[in-house]
Amino acid sequence: MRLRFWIVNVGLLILGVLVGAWFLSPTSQDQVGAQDPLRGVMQARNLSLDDALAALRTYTPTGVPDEYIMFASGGHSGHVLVVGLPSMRILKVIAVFAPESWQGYAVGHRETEEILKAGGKEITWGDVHHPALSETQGDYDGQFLFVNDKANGRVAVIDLRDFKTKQIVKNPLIYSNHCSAFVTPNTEYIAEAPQYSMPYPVGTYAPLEQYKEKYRGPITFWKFDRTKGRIVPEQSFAIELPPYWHDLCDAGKRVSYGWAFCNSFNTEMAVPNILQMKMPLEATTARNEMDYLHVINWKAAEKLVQEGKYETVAGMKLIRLATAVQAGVLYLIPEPKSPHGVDVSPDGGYVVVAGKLDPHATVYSFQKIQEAIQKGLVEGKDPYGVPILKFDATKAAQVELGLGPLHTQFDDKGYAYTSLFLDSAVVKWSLGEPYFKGDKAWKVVDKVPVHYNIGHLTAVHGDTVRPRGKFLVALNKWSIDRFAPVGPLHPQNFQLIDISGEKMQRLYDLPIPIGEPHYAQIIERSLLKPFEVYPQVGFDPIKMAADPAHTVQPGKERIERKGNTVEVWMTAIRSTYTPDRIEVNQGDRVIIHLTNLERTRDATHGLAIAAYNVNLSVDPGENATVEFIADKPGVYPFYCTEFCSALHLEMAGYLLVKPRTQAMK
Ligand code: CUK
Ligand code: CUA
Repeated sequence: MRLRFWIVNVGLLILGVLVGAWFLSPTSQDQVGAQDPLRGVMQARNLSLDDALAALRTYTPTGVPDEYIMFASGGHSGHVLVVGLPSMRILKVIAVFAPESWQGYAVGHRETEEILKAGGKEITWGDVHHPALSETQGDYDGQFLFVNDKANGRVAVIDLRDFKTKQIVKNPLIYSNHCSAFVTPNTEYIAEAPQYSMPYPVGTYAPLEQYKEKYRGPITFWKFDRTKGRIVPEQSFAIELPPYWHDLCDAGKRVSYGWAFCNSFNTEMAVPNILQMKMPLEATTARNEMDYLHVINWKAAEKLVQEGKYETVAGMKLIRLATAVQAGVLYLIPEPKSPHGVDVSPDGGYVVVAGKLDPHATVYSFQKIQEAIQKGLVEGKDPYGVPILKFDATKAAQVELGLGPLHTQFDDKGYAYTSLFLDSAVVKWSLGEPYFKGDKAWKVVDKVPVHYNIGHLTAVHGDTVRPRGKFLVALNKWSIDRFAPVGPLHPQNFQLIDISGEKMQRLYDLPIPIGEPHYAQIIERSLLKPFEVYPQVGFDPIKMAADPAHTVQPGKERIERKGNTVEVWMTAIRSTYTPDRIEVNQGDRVIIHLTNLERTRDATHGLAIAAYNVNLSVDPGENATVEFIADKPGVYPFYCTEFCSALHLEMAGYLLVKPRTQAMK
C-alpha cells in the first residue's frame, strides 16, 4: 500500500516536472509569453536576466514617488536638474543663472529679472558645477540648495520649499569660481574660491608679467542666514590665498569641524603664452611634481574678522595672506601634481585627494595634520610665506586606484568610491581605521566600467557624516554609442549603480540633454517638505510670505493710470483673466500685478505678452509683477501658456497700444 503510494506519487512528480520543463523550454515566443509573461518579454526584447532585474529594481509604478531625489548641476545651461531615484525620472529643471520661460523666470517677471541682474551687467547664462544642500550637523537637512556659476563668480540660493531661486550674489573679488558651492557642517558659510587667480577686485588691471605680484586667489566664506534664507554679504569674509588655481574644497566635519581643505594646481604660476613659448598651459601648469593642498582654519579666520583684523576691499572683508599665516589660519601640504577632487570621510578623519595624472588617491590623516602643525613639521615655505607641512608626516595612505582618479564618495560601510576618468570606471575601495584594520584597509575591492569619461559621482548622502549607501550615480561626460544618435552634439550619460551589495551593479542610463552636469547630491526624499500650493493666496515667492500690498482680491480688479504709468491689478482663475483688456498709450509704463486665485494643486496659469518678451508662470496662490514700457504701438493678444482647463484657449485678452500720434488726439 505504502509502496504503491510512493511509486504513483513519485511518478506523477517526475511527469509534472517533465511537462513543466516542456512548457517552459524555449519554443515559440507566444507560447512562452502565455506561460511566463516575464520570460516572454525578456525574449521578445532580447533582455538578459541582469537586464530584467535592473528594470525591476528601478521601475517605479505611476503614483509612487521616488525614494531619493538628486540635485544635479545643469552645467552651462545655468540650471539645476532634479531627478528621482531609483526611477531616474527627471522631475524638474530649476532656473538659476539663465532665463527660463516655462517657469516664467526672468522673462518679464520683475523680481526674478532683478535676481538675475545681481552682478550689474546683464548676463544670460551661467556654468553650474557644484550643488550643495544645506546641512545641519554635517548631514543634509533638505531646506536649501546652493549652486555656483563658475563662469561669473556667482553663488545662488534656492529655497527647497518651492524649488525656486531666491538670491544670486556676485563675488566682488573674483571671476570663474570653481571651489563652490561647499557648505560648512551647519551651513554657517558657503565657500567660494576662484579657479583662475586674478588681480582683485574685479575690474583691476595688471599685466600677466606681474602675475606673481599682483594676482591672488582669495577664498570667500559667504555667511548664510537660515531664517532669512539669504546670504548676507556684510557678514561674509574672504581670505587672501596665493595665485594658484584652486580646484575644489570640502569642509571638515566631526573631528575636523572648523577646517576646510582646498586643493590647487598651477602652483607653477604659469601664464598663457602659447604663441611665443610654443607650450600650451596644459604643459606649463604640470611641471611641478607636487601641487598644494590648502588647509584652512575657517573658525580661526572668523575670529580674526571679529577682532577686526581685516581690510575691506570692494565691500568684502578680506584677511590678508600675512595675517592668515601669522594666525595659523593657513597651511599647505604637497599633493601629487594636478590634483582634482578633495573629499573628507564621513568621520572627518581623512582627506582624500585624487590626482588626474597620478593613479593613486592620496589620503591625509586629519590627526596627523594637527600633529604636524603642533610639532612644526614643515618642509619650508611657499613664495608667499605659507608654511608647507611635510607630506610624509600628514599622509595616511596612497591607494592605487586606476587611471585618472577624480572624485570620491562614501557609503555606510566604510567604503570609498572614486571616479576614474581615463579608465571610464568607478572603483570601490576600503578606508583605514576606524572603518577597516590591518590588511583589510586601503584595498580596492571592486571596479565597474561606466560609459564614458566619468567626471563626478554621487552617492546617497555620499559626502555627509552619514552616507546611506544604496545607490550611486556616475556622471559621465560622453555617451558616444549609448543612445539613439541625435546629431553630433551628444547627451551626457547618468548611470545609476546599485552599491548595496558587495559588487556594484549598473542599473540604468539616463541621457542628459541640457548643459554638462558636474556634481550632484542625492537626498532622502522624506527630508524635503515642499509646498503643494502656496500657503495662501497672494504669496510672494521672493519674500516667501504673503504680500498684501500686491494681492488682487476677486472683485477688486482694476486699471489705474497715474501720469504715464498704467497699473493693472489682475486675477487669474480657470479660465479667465480679469481684466482681459488693457488699453495704453505708446510710451506708457505698464505694470501688471497678477494674483493666481487657485487653491488646486497644479492649477498654474501663464501670462504671455510675446511682443514685450513677457511670460509669467504663476502658481496657485502666487503673486507676480510684470513691468515694461509699451514702446511698440499695435494690438497684441495675450494668453495663458499653461493648459489649465478645457477652455484654456479662451484664457486670453488684448493689449492695445495706441500709437503716439493718435494718443495725442
Ligand atoms: S569638476 Cu567637473 S568633473 Cu568642475 Cu567638480 Cu570634476
Ligand atoms: Cu490658464 Cu491656461
